[in-house]
Amino acid sequence: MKAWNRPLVPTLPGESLAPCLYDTATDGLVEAHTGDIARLYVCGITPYDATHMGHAATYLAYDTLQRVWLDAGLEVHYAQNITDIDDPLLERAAATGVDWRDLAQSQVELFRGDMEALSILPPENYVAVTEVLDEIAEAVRRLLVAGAAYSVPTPDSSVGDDIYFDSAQAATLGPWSLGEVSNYDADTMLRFFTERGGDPDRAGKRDRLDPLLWRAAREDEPSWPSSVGRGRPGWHIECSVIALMELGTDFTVQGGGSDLVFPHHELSAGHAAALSGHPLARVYSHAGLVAYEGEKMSKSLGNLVLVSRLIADNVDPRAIRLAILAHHYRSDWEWTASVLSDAQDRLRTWIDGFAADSAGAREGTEVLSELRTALRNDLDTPEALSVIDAAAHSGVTDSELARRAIHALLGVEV
Ligand code: 5CA
Ligand code: ZN
Repeated sequence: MKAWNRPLVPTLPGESLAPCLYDTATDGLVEAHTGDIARLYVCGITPYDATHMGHAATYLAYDTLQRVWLDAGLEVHYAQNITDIDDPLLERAAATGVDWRDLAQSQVELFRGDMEALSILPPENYVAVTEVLDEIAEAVRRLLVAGAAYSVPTPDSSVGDDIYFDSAQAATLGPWSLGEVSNYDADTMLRFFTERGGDPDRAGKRDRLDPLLWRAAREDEPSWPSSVGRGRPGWHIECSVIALMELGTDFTVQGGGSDLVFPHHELSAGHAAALSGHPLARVYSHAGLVAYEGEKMSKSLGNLVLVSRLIADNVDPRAIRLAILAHHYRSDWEWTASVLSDAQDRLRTWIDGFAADSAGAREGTEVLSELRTALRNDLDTPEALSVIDAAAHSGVTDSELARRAIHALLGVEV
């Protein structure tokens, strides 16, 4: 699938290093570095109600990561999926009387425009699930052959069996067992599994937490012929297969919002380990959740602030970036009118502060070095913003370098 146009990222003088990033699996900071190529997978949208501020914040977190990698002289290989076939998309399409394909297509188009307006770096591989159905079915077949998957009869035997992942067997095949990524206890896993699309009470499963790999065709649901029967894929397997196809095993960072820690990233890692015998990723990284009016901003609650609405209201996309970057990517925070107006004030201050050189003020190279230090430390953008605030206040000897650094590392042209 076509992604969106790539923004210009200026190069900067001097040397920088790969960042340290918090890893959910080991509960600590690790250097996000795997040789000369940094390989990144970030879970993409389910295309409806795009692009809300929570989506924008998550994709901006991994945009910042890429800018830090590029500044460290690394090549970046980035892949992202589109969940263009899944229950919530089908439910929304049915509720609004729209064909699910039209809904997905129009929302992906909107998302592309929003990402481009926000100067977010595009993935090299932007892959919709419906583009890789054969590859996903083949992976499910391999899991069956390896003993890490099993059939569960459907109430209507004429449609064939559903196929589930056997987490306990998978743990004997690869470097993964349930809890490897999330470190959650059994009760927490069950709660999130139930809340986030799982079916703990489905009769015939070997374990309540075993997830669906392939759903046999039902009447009135889209389905495709495949090597494991007519049907459609479960959720987690799509990301395992797309990530392995595009990035290979043991890639540098698997990213997404913290609502994906369990079951999605846990079980994507489980599927991939059973398929390949290797860990899916080196670092499992999660962005905090953005709330609005007291609740997590989510499509199901409908408390959405849309990027496209703000842009239609003439809000400068640079201010939207600064509003998000004012929060550490791992913290949960709430979108309010003052978050945006503070960012608009900051943008004006920076535009004025870096309009010209100030003789005898701070060296531009010093400011760049402080900016790099802040971002290397688990992408500490609030600290990076205060470094630039102070420099805008004091003035810098080399305003061209300061503007270049802000453009390259924070994605804001002032
Ligand atoms: N298609 C799946 C991932 S495979 C999905 O979660 N889609 S989504 O459209 O619901 O979310 C897209 C991305 O935005 C995911 O990484 C998700 O974790 C993140 N996200 C969703 N809501 C929020 C929020 N309120 N704050 C921060 N990130 C969010
Ligand atoms: Zn995903």
